[in-house]
Amino acid sequence: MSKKLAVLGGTPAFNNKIYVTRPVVPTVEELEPLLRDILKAKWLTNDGPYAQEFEKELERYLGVPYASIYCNGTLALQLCVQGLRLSGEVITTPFTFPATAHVLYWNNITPVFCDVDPDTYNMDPEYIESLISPQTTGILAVHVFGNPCDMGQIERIADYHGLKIIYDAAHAFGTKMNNKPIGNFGDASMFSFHATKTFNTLEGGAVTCSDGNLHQRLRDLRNFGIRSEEEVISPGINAKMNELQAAFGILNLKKVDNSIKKRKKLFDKYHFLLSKISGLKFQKITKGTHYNYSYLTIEILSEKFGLSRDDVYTCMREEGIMVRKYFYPLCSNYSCYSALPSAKKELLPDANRLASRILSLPLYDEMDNGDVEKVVEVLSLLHNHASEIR
Ligand code: T4K
Repeated sequence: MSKKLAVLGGTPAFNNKIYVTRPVVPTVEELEPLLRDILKAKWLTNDGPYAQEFEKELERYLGVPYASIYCNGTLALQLCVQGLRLSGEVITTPFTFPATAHVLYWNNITPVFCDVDPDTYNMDPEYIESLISPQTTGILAVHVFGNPCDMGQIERIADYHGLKIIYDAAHAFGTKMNNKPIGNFGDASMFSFHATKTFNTLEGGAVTCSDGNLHQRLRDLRNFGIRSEEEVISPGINAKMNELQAAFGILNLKKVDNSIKKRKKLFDKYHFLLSKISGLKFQKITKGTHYNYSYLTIEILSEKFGLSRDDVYTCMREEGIMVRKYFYPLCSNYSCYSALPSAKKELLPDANRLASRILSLPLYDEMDNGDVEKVVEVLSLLHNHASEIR
């Protein structure tokens, strides 16, 4: 006999809540020697030995000429914008986490929102040129859920119009495009190492680039612009990563490949089972991608599924499944940006539709096949009992 839905008087599928993600952490035994070392040396921050080692290891892992590390991804991205001296207007996507648009605002730049491709969820390059004005200095594109943007098209447009490109690769750690690691595209890429990411350093972030001058400028900017004891060369900020974060990073870097492998198995299982339920749509992963399986998102096509995304969200939470609406609301609909000319809903039809349908399901490496089966069973029951629930 199959389960009775909590919303129809049954008991929740998960007594202990299952979250959309859980961080990978080192064991106490793994962390202890590094922690002892840090405490003994009393070197806690300011480009300490673990930070330097972690930066070098990241460059190797990410296959990039230069990587610099930061206390979080948002400040890393904010410094990228400043390091590349962007100003005026920057074209970006509304279908992202608030940080993407906010770093522009914090640099006194107006975000210009571009509609998305309804299949890949990334900024649609077809609309970029129509958004370029004499004030435009750059494009800030997001590899949404780790899925690479149409970088060929974006780069052709940027080259033609003399614009800089920053990729917000917050979700794309470990992703490659045509065998080229994702941090090698555009003028700079930012990775987030927040606890919720495929790879984490508690909080943290990195910027990769191929220009040694930009790399040095970013390193200066993250440390108040201090070049030496007697020279402050720019109005920088404090965005340094501390030694504990760096030690965490060194340990977690050893685990990330295995974690991605586990995620792939769960992701494939989800797709196999979910494809049997009508009214669901999946993100189209760009051709040529070596994917990192960072998120498992579905679109609820309410007419076919029988329930709206918001109904599914509420019912799943009653089952103890803590799904999230990444990314709803759209940045363009926040009160701080909604009055911008580019934020008009009629200019962003695909992004608005996507935001109203999207739902992120639990995906992290400690889950097992049984968890995936239970989550899918709940979705299947919601579809089958939609008329009783509505
Ligand atoms: N650009 C993009 C495209 C981004 O997505 C982000 C961040 C950034 C830039 C900025 O990078 P950072 O400055 O954050 O490095 C989370 C994260 O806080 C945020 O980093 C991330 N994107 C965003 C997509 O997700 P919330 O508000 O949804 O997180 P929260 O606290 O609700 O956590 C989600 C679930 O994760 C929890 O329900 C349980 C689990 N969790 C969370 C934390 C913090 C844990 O198990 N342990 C934890 O320590 O934003």
